[in-house]
Amino acid sequence: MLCQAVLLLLHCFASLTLGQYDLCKSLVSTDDGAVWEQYACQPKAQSMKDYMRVKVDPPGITCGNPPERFCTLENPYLCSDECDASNSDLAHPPQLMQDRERTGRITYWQTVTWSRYPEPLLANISLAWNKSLELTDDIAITFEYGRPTIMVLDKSMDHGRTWQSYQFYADDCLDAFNMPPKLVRDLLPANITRVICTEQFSRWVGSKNDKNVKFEVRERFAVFAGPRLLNMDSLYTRMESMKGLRDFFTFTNLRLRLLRPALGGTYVQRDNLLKYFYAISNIEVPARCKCNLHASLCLLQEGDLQCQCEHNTTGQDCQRCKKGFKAKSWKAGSYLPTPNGSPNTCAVAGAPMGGGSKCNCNQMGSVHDRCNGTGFCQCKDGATGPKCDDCFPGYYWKQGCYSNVCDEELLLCQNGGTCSQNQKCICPPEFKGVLCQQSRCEGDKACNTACTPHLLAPLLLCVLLPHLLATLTAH
Ligand SMILES: *[C@@H]1O[C@H](CO)[C@@H](O)[C@H](O)[C@H]1NC(C)=O
Ligand SMILES: *[C@@H]1O[C@H](CO)[C@@H](O)[C@H](O)[C@H]1NC(C)=O
Ligand SMILES: *[C@@H]1O[C@H](CO)[C@@H](O)[C@H](O)[C@H]1NC(C)=O
Ligand SMILES: *[C@@H]1O[C@H](CO)[C@@H](O)[C@H](O)[C@H]1NC(C)=O
Ligand SMILES: *[C@@H]1O[C@H](CO)[C@@H](O)[C@H](O)[C@H]1NC(C)=O
Ligand SMILES: [Ca+2]
Repeated sequence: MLCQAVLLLLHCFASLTLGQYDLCKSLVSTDDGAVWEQYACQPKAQSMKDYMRVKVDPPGITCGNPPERFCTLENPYLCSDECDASNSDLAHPPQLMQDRERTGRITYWQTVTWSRYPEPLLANISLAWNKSLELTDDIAITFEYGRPTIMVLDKSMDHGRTWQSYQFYADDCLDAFNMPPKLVRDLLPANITRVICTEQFSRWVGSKNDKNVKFEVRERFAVFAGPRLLNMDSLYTRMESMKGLRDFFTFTNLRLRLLRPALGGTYVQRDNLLKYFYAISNIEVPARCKCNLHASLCLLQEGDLQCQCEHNTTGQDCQRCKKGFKAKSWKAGSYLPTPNGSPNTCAVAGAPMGGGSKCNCNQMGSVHDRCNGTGFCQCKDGATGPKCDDCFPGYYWKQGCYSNVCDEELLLCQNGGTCSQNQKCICPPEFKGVLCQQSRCEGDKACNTACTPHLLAPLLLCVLLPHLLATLTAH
């Protein structure tokens, strides 16, 4: 009961903070009148299947030209179904992977059958957006008549010029790709961006049972934000500090390489090849436009999604300063400090840029504020840059450079702790120590449950408690 109350309370806090980063600026009144206050901002997540351009390869892979009969794995001797591209009721063109099935009738793209066995039955599906996007939830591909036994998901971040593997899928990963099978939940925080082969979505379970093949985004987010994604701040903090984490979820194009269809058993039955083919009824890609935290809106313009850039930035992803606003170099907005982040607004050229001394060495980072004989600032340990106002990797800046206390690679916070700006681990209540490595209550059984009184105490102050308890008792 107490545990339920805590969970409910946590949930109440999370929903209060939802909508974080959805505002780029707001008018606030000050002694000097109303001024715009600016915040880091990002567009809402949306269903990107509405905007994707679909292409299937090779030519002629779609069934129905010429018309063809097909059977199913469940009943391979009932082969009355027909695919006919010239008859709209019997055609299965690629656009049926992204339509809205309003009538409740499942519509799907379908390939030719594997009549050319033992030549492999190969098909590529390329999805293009002409816009950088960031995944916000699982990609889900729905297969009718069974999921492929071998398949690869690829992505491109540069409009299809270069590609990389995103995830491998097979009923036998070692056999198909010479990779050991893994589950996302086996991954530790440090290697969450690793590309894995999974057997979870390729085994035969009967075509009507599980039709989906997923790329698990939620489960990866949950490693940082907790199983119900209640602690999004922790995820956003990692997005800033962990090398490659944001890029891992970023793409402009996706490609499905279908390498072997569902077999419904261990072997291919050569005497009935009409039951082997691919059919996809839906491809769900929940994502948001990547606008570098400089836009809260992303709209369709001239056929493409386009960030509506704020903070005096411009470009498809708000990746440049506007003309006349280049006083300092462009920077992406930052999720930190939470909850509002930093806008890193582009400034009007000609605005004052700090003191006027010729070399201006940073007083905290340099040995003294004057240059040496050849015009260089002389930096203290850990500091670098022409003015000694930057830190070497492994150091953080706080009025000078100090060695990292924690990071995302070697000095990982343990037991669910999160590393705050390389300076300290923020530990869950049950743990302490520089890296949260030590249990607070060794040998004390009462401490072993998550719902101890000291955790509840601050929550009891929540003004919403009476309301929540009322809803609790009502159920
Ligand atoms: C699918 O794409 C890959 C990578 O470009 C290519 O090597 C392969 O030949 C394509 N397969 C088909 C069936 O078009
Ligand atoms: C992609 O988007 C950019 C900017 O919105 C536009 O200039 C370009 O023409 C688009 N390219 C294609 C192939 O649609
Ligand atoms: C992730 O790292 C841990 C420890 O370094 C290792 O045991 C595990 O196998 C790694 N996972 C993958 C998929 O490489
Ligand atoms: C540029 O940013 C300033 C705030 O820094 C804002 O007052 C101004 O309206 C912006 N200008 C444009 C053209 O967006
Ligand atoms: C000045 O500092 C730079 C960089 O540390 C060094 O390369 C150079 O030799 C120094 N010059 C003098 C005269 O000390
Ligand atoms: Ca459909």
